[in-house]
Amino acid sequence: MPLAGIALGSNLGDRQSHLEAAIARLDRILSGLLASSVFETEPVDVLGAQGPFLNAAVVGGFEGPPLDLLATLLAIERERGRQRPHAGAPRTLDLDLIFFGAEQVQEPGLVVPHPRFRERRFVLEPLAEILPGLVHPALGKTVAELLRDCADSSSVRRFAEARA
Ligand code: PH2
Ligand code: MG
Ligand code: MG
Repeated sequence: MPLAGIALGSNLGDRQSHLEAAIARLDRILSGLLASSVFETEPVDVLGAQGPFLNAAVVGGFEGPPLDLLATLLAIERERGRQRPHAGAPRTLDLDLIFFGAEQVQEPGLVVPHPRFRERRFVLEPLAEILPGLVHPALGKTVAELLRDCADSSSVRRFAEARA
């Protein structure tokens, strides 16, 4: 069964509740779910002044096509009141599919592995906590190596420990 990696983010409303609810939902969809700690992070590449994000990452097995998983992620975002007034707006919950086994997907609504995750400390740091040895299917580098080489110096601090 392919291992799916998902990045979670929130900077609107009760950020921690949004992430916790999403992790509980994903635990029922993915097998053998591993969840990172929650990190508080500085906004990167957003429009205007925005509050800090909480970010986390989960990995788990998913049986089915990546577009089915994407549809479920978008449904969970909607359950948490996600609105999209414009690109880069503050959000209650953002669930991004970062990788899906070694698959490389180029569809209109989905590119996997996520094209910018190697540049984003707020994705790499949580992912490195749970799966440092995962090899990026296109770059041939592990998540730990991508984090070591990451030029993004934005702030990423542990906010809450991973739950058992
Ligand atoms: N998500 C973005 C853009 N910028 N910055 C942080 N710190 N965390 C995010 O989740 C994030 C971001 C686009 O989805
Ligand atoms: Mg995103
Ligand atoms: Mg998104």
